[in-house]
Amino acid sequence: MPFVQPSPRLGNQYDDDAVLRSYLRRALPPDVLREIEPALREMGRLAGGPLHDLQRADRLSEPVLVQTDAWGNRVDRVELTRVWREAERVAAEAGVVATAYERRHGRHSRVHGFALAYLFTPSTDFYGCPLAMADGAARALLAAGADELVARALPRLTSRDPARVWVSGQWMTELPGGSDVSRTETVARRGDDGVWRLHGRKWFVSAVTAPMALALARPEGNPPGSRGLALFYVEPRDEDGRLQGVRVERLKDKLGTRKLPTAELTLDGVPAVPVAGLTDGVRAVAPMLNVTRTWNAITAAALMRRGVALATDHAARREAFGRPLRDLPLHADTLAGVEAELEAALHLAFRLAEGLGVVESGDGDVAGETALLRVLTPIVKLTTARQAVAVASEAVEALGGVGYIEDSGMPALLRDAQVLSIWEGTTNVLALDALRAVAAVDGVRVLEGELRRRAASLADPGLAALGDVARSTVEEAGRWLEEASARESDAAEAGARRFALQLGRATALALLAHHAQWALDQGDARPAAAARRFAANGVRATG
Ligand code: MFK
Repeated sequence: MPFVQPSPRLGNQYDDDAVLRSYLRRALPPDVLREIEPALREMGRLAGGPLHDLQRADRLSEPVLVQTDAWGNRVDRVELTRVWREAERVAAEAGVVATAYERRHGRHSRVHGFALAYLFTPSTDFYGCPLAMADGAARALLAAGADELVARALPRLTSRDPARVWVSGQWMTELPGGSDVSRTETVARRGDDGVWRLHGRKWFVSAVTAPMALALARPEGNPPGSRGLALFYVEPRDEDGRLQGVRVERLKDKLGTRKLPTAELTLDGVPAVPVAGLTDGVRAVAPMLNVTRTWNAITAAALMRRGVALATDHAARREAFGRPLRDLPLHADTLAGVEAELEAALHLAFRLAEGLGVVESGDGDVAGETALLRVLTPIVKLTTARQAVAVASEAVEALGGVGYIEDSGMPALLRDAQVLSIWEGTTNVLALDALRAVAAVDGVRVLEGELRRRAASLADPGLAALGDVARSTVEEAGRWLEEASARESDAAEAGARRFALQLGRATALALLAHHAQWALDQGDARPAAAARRFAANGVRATG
């Protein structure tokens, strides 16, 4: 019989994930972990089994836009893939969004919810996108104190009943610019009936089937610029499910995330309700952006984990030069470098989850965590997104030629990862946001405080040395910013990406070292090796 390569397999994605499990053991009180572990294990089973199998079987299907019925009536119906229909049910029943709002475990509920999301996401073809927007919309409505809208939408957004649950859209991007939202052209007009209606064109609308959306538009007569924008709540369908004042012009033909129905919309009088007054819409949507950016970071870590899981399994079964790949020193070394990046991304992403948990529950240093989140959210989003692209690329390569073949699933992983550094703000837009955040909350000092707290437990000399590297790297970035800002030129802006990446990687190293000390104290030396390896990969940004 000729040689046939064994295909990589996935096991229970919770049980197999030493990094996640080690993190959760430290981050959660033992009774909380004991209580939630069965649900995490069940999600790990689904993700490594039936959902992954369905994803592979359904690989070639994509959402379809049906614009007219057989009689020529415009219907603009989008038919979703099987994975998406199944993902909708699983997400609702498992409470992937609901968990954080039910708050059964106080401030730990965010870590719980994001652990579910992390396990769920890689096997569900980016159904995490509408979940992220549902979560973000819920937060933005709550933050605005929009009581009537909260009463109407929150029970749906956070429902565990697949027949009742809603996801949300986030209608921002327009033709003049996705990054420069101030150029939004959509106009809001108030009719004689007192109802606001939106008119314009939205150029990238993710998850277009969502039953509600938050949209930016300029109330008629408002000045140009972003302060003249307002945030509106939209339910695009009437009670019979027909679109009202919205046309779906086409679905986007994208590099990746191809199961996610992303559309161009014409808004032709869709009814809308102001969320937070008639100006300052960017400020009103910011809570949503910060939540979706956290989801982005969790998704980045989750996709890295999927790449590592497949590459590791492949390395155990594929033989070359007389040995399994994992026993080839160079291959093993390459995988160790990739795994260290994954571990760093996971700690960064879940640090945001911890902060959100404190702020939302009011249990802990709310002011300190609020400031930390303001500076860390853009930094973690951009850092983990760049890592995900690099790690997905390595994972493809780790499978050799097979990794370059579509039905190995690896090319889709790489294409999908690329979106993470574009949507929800590109690397550069977020680096500029990081500069603004640093100025607003004295962000370098805030990060230094976090690093000091992390370093306090470092008894192991090797780990203490890594903590010192992290702190000196942040201090160096802080000095650079002071000098660049004093030069009264574009220097600070030009160097913003390097600055933000350096802060992101240094923070990751501090989190890794802190966790590694805890693990060493439990007799587990693996995280310490990951921390050392991450430091060797480099914390000073080069690009
Ligand atoms: C699976 C994971 C993810 C799934 C979700 C995927 C869905 C994908 C759909 C999309 O991609 S939707 C499009 C996403 N678009 C963006 O993320 C826009 C990117 N551009 C930016 O983020 C710009 O920085 C920004 C539009 C915010 C700049 O606009 P402005 O008007 O120049 O903002 P400015 O003046 O900096 O801020 C206005 C106010 O908002 C200020 O408050 P004040 O009015 O009190 O001064 C800011 O402090 C506040 N603000 C802005 N960004 C904030 C924020 N506050 C807190 N956090 C932030 N991030």
